[in-house]
Amino acid sequence: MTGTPTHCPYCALQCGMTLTPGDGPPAVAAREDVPANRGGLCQKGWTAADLLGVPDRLTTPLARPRRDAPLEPCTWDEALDRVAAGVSRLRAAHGPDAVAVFGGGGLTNEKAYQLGKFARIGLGTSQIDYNGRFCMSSAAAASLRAFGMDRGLPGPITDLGRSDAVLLVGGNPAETMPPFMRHLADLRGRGGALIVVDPRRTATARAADLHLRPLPGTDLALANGLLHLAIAEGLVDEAYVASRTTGFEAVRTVVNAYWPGRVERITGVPEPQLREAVRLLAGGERAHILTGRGGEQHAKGVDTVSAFVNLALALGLPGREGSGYGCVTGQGNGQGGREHGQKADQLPGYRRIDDPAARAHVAAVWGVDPDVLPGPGRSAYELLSALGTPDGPKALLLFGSNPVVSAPRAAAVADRLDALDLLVVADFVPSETARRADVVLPTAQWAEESGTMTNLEGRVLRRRRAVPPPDGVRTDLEIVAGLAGRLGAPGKWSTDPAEVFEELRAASAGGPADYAGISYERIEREGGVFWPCPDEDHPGTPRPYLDRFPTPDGRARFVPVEHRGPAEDVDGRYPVYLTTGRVLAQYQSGAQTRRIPALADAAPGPFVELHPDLAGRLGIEDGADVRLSTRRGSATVRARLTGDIRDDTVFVPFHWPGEGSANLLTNPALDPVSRMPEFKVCAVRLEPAGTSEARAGECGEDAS
Ligand SMILES: Nc1nc2c(c(=O)[nH]1)N[C@H]1C(S)=C(S)[C@@H](COP(=O)(O)OP(=O)(O)OC[C@H]3O[C@@H](n4cnc5c(=O)[nH]c(N)nc54)[C@H](O)[C@@H]3O)O[C@H]1N2
Ligand SMILES: Nc1nc2c(c(=O)[nH]1)N[C@H]1C(S)=C(S)[C@@H](COP(=O)(O)OP(=O)(O)OC[C@H]3O[C@@H](n4cnc5c(=O)[nH]c(N)nc54)[C@H](O)[C@@H]3O)O[C@H]1N2
Ligand code: SF4
Ligand SMILES: [Mo]
Repeated sequence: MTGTPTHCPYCALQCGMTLTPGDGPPAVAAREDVPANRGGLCQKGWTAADLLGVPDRLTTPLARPRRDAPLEPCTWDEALDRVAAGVSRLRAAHGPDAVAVFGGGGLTNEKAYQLGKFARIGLGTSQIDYNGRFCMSSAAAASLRAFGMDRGLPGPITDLGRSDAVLLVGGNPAETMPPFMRHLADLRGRGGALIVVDPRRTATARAADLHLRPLPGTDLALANGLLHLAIAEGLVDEAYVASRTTGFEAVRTVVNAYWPGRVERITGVPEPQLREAVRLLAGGERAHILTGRGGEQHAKGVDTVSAFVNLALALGLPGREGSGYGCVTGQGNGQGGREHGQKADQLPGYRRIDDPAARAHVAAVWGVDPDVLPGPGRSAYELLSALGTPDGPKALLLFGSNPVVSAPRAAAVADRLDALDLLVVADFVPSETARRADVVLPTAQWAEESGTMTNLEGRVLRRRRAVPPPDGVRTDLEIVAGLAGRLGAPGKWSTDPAEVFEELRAASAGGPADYAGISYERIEREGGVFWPCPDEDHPGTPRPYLDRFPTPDGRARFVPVEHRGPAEDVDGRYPVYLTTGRVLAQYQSGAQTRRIPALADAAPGPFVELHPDLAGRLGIEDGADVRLSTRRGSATVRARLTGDIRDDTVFVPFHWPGEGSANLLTNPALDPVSRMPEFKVCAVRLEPAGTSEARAGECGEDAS
């Protein structure tokens, strides 16, 4: 193997690649030695190095002399002094919670850890959260309440290929993680069955043995209906339920009312398909139930995931080797990003910030009194919508997210950002959010830094530096250390990722996400280590639940859950369901991928996928501009007619800013437990752009 072995900067599959410097961007090659991708990469991975030298790469700090003046280049000292002075002034005037921090699931473990520590003891603020709240927080909360622990997949990804059946709910890995499909191909090659649940016939659904096409937001009823059938057909693993779980009777009572005819009426999935799904899922020795964002990004996302976990438990899957429930996580470090303290209610090691023992442990590692640690803060959307309000933060430091494009009801979020006294953004490109900042700090990219990432399997991997960052650019760790020093923060603020990792190990020791036994050397030697790994002699934990669940009594918990409708249902004025998601060639807010020519050519702009029958009723032609309106706002995008979607539902990807931005439309209704917004269903009206109705809508009479 030549070149520097590392991993892709984008999604949670963390495909292995090597980088070989040359003229221009380093050459990317796919690694064969990483089980997740086994020599494959998607188009985003192949072109990832092109972002290193994009023409508008940020290479100098920028600051606005006044709130209404344009951003101008400045020195690092000027930029960091400006931030430190602003923070100190606002803290003195309004208290420590006047300053907020927003992080990202793409940050390495070391950066996420240091950012959480900086918020708690550098700024003394409780106001920190991150974009992972928008990602897998519902699956995390449901896993915690069932298993006492939250880790993406229940075992190595290669277990999927050896399974007899996989039920995938609301995930489209053919576009969102293409090399993941190799594992599903292995499954089918061995005669196993793939069942996909998605309102659209996606590329993933086309590769399935059975495709269930429910109405958006009805997966909970579907899951209860499948469990009803499993019970009726005697497929429950009674011995497992008796020895390894608690609470089944309450769930049995609830699902009794989800008979197939009723479930067909709620979901639109025909009864024979429900029966076929149960038959396939329970037909073999080993099976997996997996959820993606389609099932999770709902105001009842946690209960929906619980309903599928209940089904998995009744079939005896979790804790059986090569079987289980899993969440197909999202961002590069979606796993580690939620384990080490950038979430409002967490300390490193997946500890709870309101647990006195956890506070004492972490405070000792940080060299502070536990009493100085703040309590839990606001969740991501609640934090963003409090910015600049009388009781809310007056300053925001943002690392690794672009909420102007990716937050729900994004126009209102942009207004909140504009109401701040001080917005500071660290990024390597001028994202839509960075362009609104008072101070912009240019940071290093993945190929220019080292650290660790935890992939969707829970395997901790090494990110390695292959090229130096351009002149004028600092790493996120250097930025945090520069600010901590200026603010007189207690404790150590290393800029060396290896040193920060050593501290993270100590801080996580004894917690649920225990990294104490993981070292850079071990990761190199073993090709990654699965957490929890409490000491250096511990082999790591590829399959956590084989003997017992990490709950007080060692048993998994059933949770009875009932179906209810979406937070906003269709009506005469907004008669169609809107759902949102992704396409292959763009990543998230598009800040990175829209700048890469090959990807911009492959997916140049926003569109709405709609059924020809619906388009016909509305007088919308293929390729025409369509105006979409919801109670939050309007967007104009290109029509893409396809028979692959239900005729009562339309789909818009969220990768673009401006007038075609999906998040001008989305509903920020939050799940009561996870605080996940309802990205995946709301009520919309469509009309050809430029008609009188569409123009009337532009007056915003529905804005509420
Ligand atoms: N190309 C690309 N890849 C990515 C990303 C990206 O932005 N672009 N982002 C990464 C990240 S952070 C994440 S979180 C993952 C997300 O990966 P996925 O979960 O696969 O992505 P989505 O497209 O958001 O949603 C998946 C599917 O859910 C379906 N869906 C919508 N509403 C419902 C519903 O109510 N029920 C059901 N059952 N299905 C529904 C949609 O039609 C869609 O096909 O992808 C990662 N990989
Ligand atoms: N409508 C709708 N909205 C959604 C979703 C949906 O399905 N539908 N999905 C949601 C989900 S699952 C997610 S994960 C979010 C993601 O949405 P965002 O949080 O906006 O994610 P990105 O676009 O990846 O933004 C990352 C930003 O940080 C920068 N960046 C990347 N790496 C680093 C780093 O190491 N350090 C620093 N300082 N900056 C970095 C990038 O250049 C980019 O500008 O979107 C959510 N929004
Ligand atoms: S699937 Fe994900 S990790 Fe793999 S190359 Fe594509 S974006 Fe990168
Ligand atoms: Mo995500």
